[in-house]
Amino acid sequence: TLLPEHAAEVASPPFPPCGPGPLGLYPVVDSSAWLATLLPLGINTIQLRLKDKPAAVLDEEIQRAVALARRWGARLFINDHWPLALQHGAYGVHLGQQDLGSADLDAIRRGGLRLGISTHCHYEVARAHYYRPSYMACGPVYPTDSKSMPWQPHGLAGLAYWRRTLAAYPLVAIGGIDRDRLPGVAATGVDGIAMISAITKADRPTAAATALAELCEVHRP
Ligand code: TZP
Ligand code: MG
Repeated sequence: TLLPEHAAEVASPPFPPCGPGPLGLYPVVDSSAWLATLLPLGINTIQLRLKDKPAAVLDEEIQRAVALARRWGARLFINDHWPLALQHGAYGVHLGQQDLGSADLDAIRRGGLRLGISTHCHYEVARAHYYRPSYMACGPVYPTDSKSMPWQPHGLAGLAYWRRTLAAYPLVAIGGIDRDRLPGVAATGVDGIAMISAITKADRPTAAATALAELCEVHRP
């Protein structure tokens, strides 16, 4: 097993589940304006990933995104900024491995927020498992230009391996996924398919997101 027997006794209580229905297409976006664009299309899971923004902008953006997600009944995960996610009542928080040591995970759990954790290798998966998150993200599946990372892409076989190994968790695939690669990714049985550039850098983002969300449904095993 991923967790030693003795560790199971001291592992965290679990975070809340992500609610009914698969996560599906999971756009990762860098402004609340994207929520105004994407949520009316029926996309119901989204991550706000704000990097290098002044405090006032962070507060305003997260507040606005939470309000939009509420209005559309969507699951909004806030990357990194868990105090603001708690304060404004987001659906969940998404944390990388670097954030796990400093974030107050008990406060996040007490607040009833879901927790997603990024993983890229066996060590990170084992560490994430200790915290019993609401889902795990697994990447990069393919090479990506959106984030520089030391890890080799998992490829579809690697992703399928993690899908089997982490059967107890909803798994979110991320990294270099586009329209052409989506069917293969969906066929592994992952719960969510996260994308940055295939949506935010598309010539026509709304048309792209609509088509990608539809493909996620069609290719779900
Ligand atoms: N974590 C693993 S890959 C990645 C992150 C944040 C970037 C994904 O972006 P894209 O443009 O969908 O490859
Ligand atoms: Mg982070």
